[in-house]
Amino acid sequence: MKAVESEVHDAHFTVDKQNISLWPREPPPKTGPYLVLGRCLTVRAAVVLLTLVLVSSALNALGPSPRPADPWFMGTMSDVKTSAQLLQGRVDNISTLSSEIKRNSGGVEAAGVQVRMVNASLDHVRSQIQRLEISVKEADARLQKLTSSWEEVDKLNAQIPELKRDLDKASALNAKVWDLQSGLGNISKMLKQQNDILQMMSQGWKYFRGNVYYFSVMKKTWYSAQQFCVSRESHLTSVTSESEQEFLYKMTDGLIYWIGLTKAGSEWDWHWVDDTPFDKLQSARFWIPGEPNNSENNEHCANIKRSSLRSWNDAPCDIELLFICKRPYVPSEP
Ligand code: 2F8
Ligand code: CA
Repeated sequence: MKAVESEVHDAHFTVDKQNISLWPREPPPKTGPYLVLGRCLTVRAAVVLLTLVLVSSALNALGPSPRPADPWFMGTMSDVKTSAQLLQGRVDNISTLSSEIKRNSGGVEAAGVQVRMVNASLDHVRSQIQRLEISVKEADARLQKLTSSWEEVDKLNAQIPELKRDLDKASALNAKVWDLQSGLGNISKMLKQQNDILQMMSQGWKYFRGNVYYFSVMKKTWYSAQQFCVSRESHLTSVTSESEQEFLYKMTDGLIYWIGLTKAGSEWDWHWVDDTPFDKLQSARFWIPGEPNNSENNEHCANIKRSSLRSWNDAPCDIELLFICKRPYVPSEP
């Protein structure tokens, strides 16, 4: 039985960080069905012994007391005693076994509990393994997706140099487009200006070096002519250079046109009606020789009388003549 105890006491191990014992180190309390079994066996042994004593007493009572020297009787009694002793031994053995069974019954129950605990732990471990397997499958799927994405990234990376070259080309083209657009803008402005000039020319205006000039077809007094020019956002023309003078007298073609030079006003000095400063010295070359003579003391306005550099004459302001309006050319907004 000690060997059994040794085996029982060594049945301890660890599962899932839990100390598992298939057999308790201390026997359980002596309760349960094994205790009842032991008690039954003891009672039966006592009954057998009592039966043997009764049989022996009955034999003595039935006949004359045999003599101690009777060999059969003595042999029989000896057999009975021997049998009783054997029986007693067996009863003892049964009692011992019963004790062992009683002692070990608690261990069996504890082992059952431990086995159930181990099974529960195994179920827990099994469920954890299943979850881990699911996690591993999910991780594998994600890894496959990442691998696929990484391959796409590699392909895109391989395209970067070509894309950079394309970008450089596009940048160069864009710069050219900007230049062309700027050029087109300038061309557009020039076309607009030309269109404006053409429109004004169609109305009788002539362009010369930043100014436009209107040569009238109707005759007016000097003052009425100035009023007409003002109504066209201009003034009777001033003359500030030889080239301008040349342009004007060639355009007059021998006809007489009022210009914007007058003495009328508070000072009674020659001045330009458009407020351009009058340079008397520089302008002296444009007068017809002998002019201005202020004939009859009534000539306070000037005109272009001849088609030549020296073409100016002073005349009475109230006579009606053709006239020339002038205004700076300002391109209109697009
Ligand atoms: O001979 C010059 C003289 O000629 C004309 O008068 C006759 C002019 N008169 C008019 O044009 C109205 C003068 O201004 C001019 O000086
Ligand atoms: Ca004159």
